[in-house]
Amino acid sequence: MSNYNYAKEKYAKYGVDCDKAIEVLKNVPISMHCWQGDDVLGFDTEGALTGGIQTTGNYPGRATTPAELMADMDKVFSLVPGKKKVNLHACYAIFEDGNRVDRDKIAPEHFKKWLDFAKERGMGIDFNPTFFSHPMVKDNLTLSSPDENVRKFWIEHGKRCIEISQYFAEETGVPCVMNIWIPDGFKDIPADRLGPRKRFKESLDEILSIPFDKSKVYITIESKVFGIGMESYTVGSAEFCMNYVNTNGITPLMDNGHYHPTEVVSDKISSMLLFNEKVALHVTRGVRWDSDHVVLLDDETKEIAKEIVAADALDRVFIATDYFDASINRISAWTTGMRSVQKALLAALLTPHKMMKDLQDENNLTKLMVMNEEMKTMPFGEVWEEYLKQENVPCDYYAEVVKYEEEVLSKR
Ligand code: RNT
Ligand code: ZN
Repeated sequence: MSNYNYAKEKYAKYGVDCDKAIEVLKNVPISMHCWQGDDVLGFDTEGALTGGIQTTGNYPGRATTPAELMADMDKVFSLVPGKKKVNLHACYAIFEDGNRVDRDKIAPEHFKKWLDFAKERGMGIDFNPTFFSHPMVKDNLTLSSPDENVRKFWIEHGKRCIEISQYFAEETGVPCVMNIWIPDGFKDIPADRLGPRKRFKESLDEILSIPFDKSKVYITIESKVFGIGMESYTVGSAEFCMNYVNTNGITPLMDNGHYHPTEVVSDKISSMLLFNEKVALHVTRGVRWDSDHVVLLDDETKEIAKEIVAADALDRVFIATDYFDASINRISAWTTGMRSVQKALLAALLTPHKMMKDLQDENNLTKLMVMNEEMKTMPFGEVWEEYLKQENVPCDYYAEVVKYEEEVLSKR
């Protein structure tokens, strides 16, 4: 008997259909963040990464041009099974000679190459306005700045990004998730907490006042508890964002690095699903803080996947990755994180949720604990390998990474 058939039999005992789990997983899109490849630097400015987020390390081989970044993403795509989307930031605009513009003037033409890249690979695109790493970020503030010129610049940027998002959606035929995250905040105790939030609210209202097709562009806002240098106060707090999305018919985005370390996004998903048509996620791994380490197959990643699958909400949750490690091979970092998300989803799809829920409702919590432990030693790896085989993706991607490093990255 093949290993896979052995695994199938074991799972069948609990009423789990492995073939079906694989088929479902093949069609769950994971939006891959482009910014792991170049340490979140982008192509539109020369300066360093700002906004209270940080990459550490200087492993050689960082992508420095659009062609390099696209080649690296292609390598990762070849090592990651399943359906992918390309997740871009506005700072990845590609300017040809003479058409360079500032962020308040970017247009679809500056993203034509990305569109072609995604289309050729049969992928949709998600998009993010870039409210950081730019001279118009004044005193760590953008859409909430007391300076009207600063706010206006970033409002225009937001509007341009909606237009670009709609262009991506129309051209690819796949809806585009456009995520708004602003770094705005204060290092120390603010005198006025209300004012910046009021200005952020008004700026968002203005951005969202331009006409766009809500069936094609899903606007999300991402909350955050603190940033580096913005430890005492962030304008886009959880309460601000949750209330704003609910009163304006847009979508919440939860990044699991953006909460107090004892809070878990896995516990938040069900509540958000009850009150929102769609929910968006940034899957990351915070180590003691919002450190954006590479996602691993750890307990919380598995629990997040379990919550989505058990709620039968795979078609209501936009899953995107968001981490950046510059201390190891970036192709490997990207691949490990993307595969970890997929592994977590597969583990969730191989769990007999109905049986487990019944045990809870019958108050048979003893058996529930036993079953939960039982699931941990099921032959999950055999099903994962079968999935990779069907998707034509190597099991041992490390060898591929080493080869790519020797042939491509080391020559940069
Ligand atoms: C920052 C947010 C945000 C960024 C990206 C680059 O804390 O997580 O999503 O990581 O937009
Ligand atoms: Zn994020």
